[in-house]
Amino acid sequence: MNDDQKRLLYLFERPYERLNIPRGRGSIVFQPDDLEVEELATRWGTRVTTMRIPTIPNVMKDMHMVKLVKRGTTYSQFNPLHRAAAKELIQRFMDPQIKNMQILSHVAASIKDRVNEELFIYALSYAIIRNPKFDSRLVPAIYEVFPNKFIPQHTIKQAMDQLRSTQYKDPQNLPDEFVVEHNIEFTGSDLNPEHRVAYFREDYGLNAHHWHWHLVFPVEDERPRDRKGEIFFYMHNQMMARYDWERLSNWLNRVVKLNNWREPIPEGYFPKLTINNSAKQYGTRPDNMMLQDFTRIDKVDEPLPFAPFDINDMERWRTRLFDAIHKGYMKKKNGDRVILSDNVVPGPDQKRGVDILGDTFEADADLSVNPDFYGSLHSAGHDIIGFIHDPQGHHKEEVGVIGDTSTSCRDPAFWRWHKFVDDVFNEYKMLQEPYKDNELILESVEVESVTVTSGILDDNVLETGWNKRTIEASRGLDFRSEGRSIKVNLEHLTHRPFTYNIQVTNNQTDPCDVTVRVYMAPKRNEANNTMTFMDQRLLWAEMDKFKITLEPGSNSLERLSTESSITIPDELTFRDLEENPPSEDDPPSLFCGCGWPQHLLLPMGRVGGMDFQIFVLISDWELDKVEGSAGEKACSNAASYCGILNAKFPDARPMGYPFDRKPNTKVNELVIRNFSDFADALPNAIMSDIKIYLRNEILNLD
Ligand code: CUO
Repeated sequence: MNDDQKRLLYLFERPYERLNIPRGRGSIVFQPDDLEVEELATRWGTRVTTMRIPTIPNVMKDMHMVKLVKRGTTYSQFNPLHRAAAKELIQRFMDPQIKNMQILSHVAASIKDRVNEELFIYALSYAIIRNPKFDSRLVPAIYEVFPNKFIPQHTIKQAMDQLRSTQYKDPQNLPDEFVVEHNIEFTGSDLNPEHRVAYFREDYGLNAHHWHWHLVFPVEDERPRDRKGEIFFYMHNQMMARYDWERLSNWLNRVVKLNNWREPIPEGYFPKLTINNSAKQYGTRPDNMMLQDFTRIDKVDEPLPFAPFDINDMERWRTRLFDAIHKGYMKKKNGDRVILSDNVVPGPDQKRGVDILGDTFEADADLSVNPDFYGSLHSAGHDIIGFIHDPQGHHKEEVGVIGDTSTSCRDPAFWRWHKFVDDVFNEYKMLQEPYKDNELILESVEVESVTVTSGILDDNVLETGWNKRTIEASRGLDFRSEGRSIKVNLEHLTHRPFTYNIQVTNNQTDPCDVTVRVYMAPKRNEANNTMTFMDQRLLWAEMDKFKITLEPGSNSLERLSTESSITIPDELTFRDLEENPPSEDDPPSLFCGCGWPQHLLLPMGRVGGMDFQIFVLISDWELDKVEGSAGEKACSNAASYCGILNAKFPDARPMGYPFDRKPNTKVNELVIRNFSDFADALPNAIMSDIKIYLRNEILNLD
C-alpha cells in the first residue's frame, strides 16, 4: 500500500486519539513537520513508519461552525449546527484543488486534531465516497472505526481485563490477539417484551447501513441526489416493514406510531454505549418518560442561528403537512403553490409530490418548500426524543442513541417515531390515483410459478439461524493494547442462502427486456389470520429487482438471494484494506457501505415455521428504464435502497410500485380483497406461500 493510502486509512484509526499516538498496531506514527524523524525512530523502534503531518497555512480558515462543535461530543446529523459544520468541513475536503489522495491525506491530517472527532470521520468519509476521483474506496467498516457505537463498553473491558491479567502473569508470552464474545443479550432482558427484537435493532449491519445511508443522502447537501425526498420515505418505509416482520416472528404486535407527543413513552432504552473512551454515556431513557419542549442551547462564544422548538411547534408543523397533503399543494413563502402529485413525469423542473413532501418533512432547509412554515419535523423528533432526559441541558448530558445515525436503530422509540413518519407518507399515498390496469398489466408476459429453494431443504422452505462476525475493536479504541488485537465476535441473525426459480412465458415472437420485482410479506397478522389487502399492504418489502431479457416462449429464471438489489456483503475491515489495498487505477467500486446487510435479508421466522408470501411482478423495461443509470457504476450494488452515486435512480416507477398506492376495487375485472386476488388479476404476477424456520443455533453455511 502506498503512503497516501496508508495515511488515509490510519486517519480512521483511533479517531478519538491525537495523531501522535501510534496506529497500525504500533507501526505508524504521524509526526508534525517540525519533529525530527530520528527522534521518533529512537522512541518507537526501527519498525515504525513515520508520516508527516504537514503544516498547511490557513487550513481552518472560514470554518466557524466547525469550531463550535466541541471535541468529545456526539456528532448528530439531526442537529442543524452540526450539519452546518459538516458542510464547511466537507467543502474543505472536496476543494477542487485536492486532486489526489496525497493532498487529501495531508489536508485531513493537518485538520484532524483540531475538530470534533466524529465530525472529522463523517466529513472525510463523505469526501472519499462522493468525490469521483476516489471512487468510493478506502473507508474501513464503521464498526471498527467506532466500536464504542456498536459494542457495549463492558464487553470491550472483558478483553482488556484478559490482556492485563496475561500481561501481569506472563508478559513474555502475550498472545497476538484477545477475543471476546458479544451475544444478543446485552441491553436488556426478556422481561421487557421489546428486548425480543433487540437482536435486530442492535445488529451491527443494520446500524452501519443506516449510518451510510445518511452519509450518502445528507440533508442540505451541496451535491443533490436524484429523488432524495422519495428515497428518504421509501428506504425508511422498507426498514419499518422489515422491523414488523421481526416483531411478528417474535409474537409481538406491529410497531405503534408515536403520534401523541403529550403522553408517556412506555418503551425505555438503556444503550450501554459510551460516546468515546471518556466513559461518557449516550443518554438513557427510563420507561414512561414524557417529551418536553426542546430549549437546549449549548453555551458557545457566538450566538447560534438556530432556534429551540417546542411540542407546539411540532404539532403545528404536523397540521400544516397534513393540510398540504389533503389540499394537494404546499405554499412557498411568497404564496405560490407547489402541487403535490405523483402523477407527473419527473424532470428538471418537476418532482413527484412524494419527493417534495420528503424534502420538506425531513427537513432539508435548501429543498423544503417553506422551512419556516413547515418546520423540520423529522429531525425535531430525533432531537426531542434524543434529549428527553435533559431537554434544557441542565445536566450537560449527551444525546440518546436516536440522535446519532450510527446508533439510532437500537432504540425502540426510533421505530415508533419512524412509524409516524411513514404514516404521514401513507396519508399522501392513499390520496394518489390507484394504478390503472395498463400501469400494472404486461399482456405479453405470463408468470407461471415462483419457488424458493436452498438445496438441502424442501421447496419453499427457508431456514434462519445465527452466525458470528469477527471485528477488530482495537482499531477504534483509545487504549494501549501493546500491539495486540482486541477482537469481538458479534453474534447475528443469518440464513441459508437460497435461489428464486421463476417460470415465465414470453408470448411474443421476439425477445423482450423486463424488470423482475420480487417482494415478500408475512401471510398472517397478530391474530394469526390471513390479511386483507390494506392490512398486508405496508408489510411488503423488496427482496430483489433485476433486469432480464426473456426469450420467446418458456423461460426458467434463476436468481441467487445474494444478488439482491437491496443488500451488500460485509464492509471491508482495516485488515482487508491493509492486505488488499485498492489502487487508484482500479475500476469504480460497486460497494460504498450503504445497503441492507445480506445477513438480514430474511426475518427470523419461527422455530415451528412461519408463513410468508413471495410476490413477483414483471414489468416492461421500456417503461422502467432511466437513461444513464444502467451498467456498473460506483456504489451501485444496493441501488434499490441507496440509489447510484452520481447517477439517476435506476427505476422510473414510483418507489414501492405497485404496493405504494391502494388498488382500484377491480383490477383486470376481478374484485380485489387481498393480495391473492391481486396476483390472480395480473397475468404478469404470481404469489407463492413459503415458510421460514428458525434453527436456534449457529448455522453451518459451508
Ligand atoms: Cu434515518 Cu430518521 O431518518 O433516522
